[in-house]
Amino acid sequence: VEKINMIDTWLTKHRLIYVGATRHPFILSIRDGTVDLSSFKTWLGQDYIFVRAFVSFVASVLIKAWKESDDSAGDMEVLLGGMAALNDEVQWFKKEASKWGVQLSDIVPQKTNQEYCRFLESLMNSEVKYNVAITAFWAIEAVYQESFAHCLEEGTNTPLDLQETCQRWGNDGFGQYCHSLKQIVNRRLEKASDDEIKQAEVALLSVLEHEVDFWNMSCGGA
Ligand code: HMH
Repeated sequence: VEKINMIDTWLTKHRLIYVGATRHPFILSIRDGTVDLSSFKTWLGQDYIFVRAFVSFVASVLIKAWKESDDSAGDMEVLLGGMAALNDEVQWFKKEASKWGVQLSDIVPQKTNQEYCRFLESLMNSEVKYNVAITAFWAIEAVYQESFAHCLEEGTNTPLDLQETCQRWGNDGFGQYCHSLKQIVNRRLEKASDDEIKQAEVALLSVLEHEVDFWNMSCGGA
């Protein structure tokens, strides 16, 4: 297999599931203005819980980057920037929850959310390779970036009071950041063993499945 731009190779190969994660009915309902606000509030509360597990996961990816023997200073800067953005994100969730009357201290993680958090925890194991973990990290960020950017395109009916949410992940700066992560992954995978590449592909597919399940859960589906 040609190792140049593995991500685009995989996105072509797994296009249907990628589209399933980035063009989910929940996202399409935000985009066309028919979103059920109780679904949105469910998503908001559950995602706040997810983000706290996600911060821990990103910290573990940063540690893996630091332990790489070859030059990883640039990767670490991008990851640290991601952690700084997550700090803002946690504060934003608290503000947004109070705006919508969602009591964050009362939120109980749903089974789907717990499973996703457990998956992140499995990737935090020190036996999981940096190349595999950073691939999963890129995918997690990219799904939200693509999904919410889709709600901000011309001619969409995204409700005014949800536009700020969409901006959080759909803005150009976040797009740039996802692009930097993608370049890191592609560059790393060029030098990775076939076995690691296979594991990274499996991790990508797991992320996409968990993301679809997470949207389904928000709609009251599971
Ligand atoms: C479920 N996936 C989920 N929540 C998030 N906040 C992100 C990804 C971040 O990109």
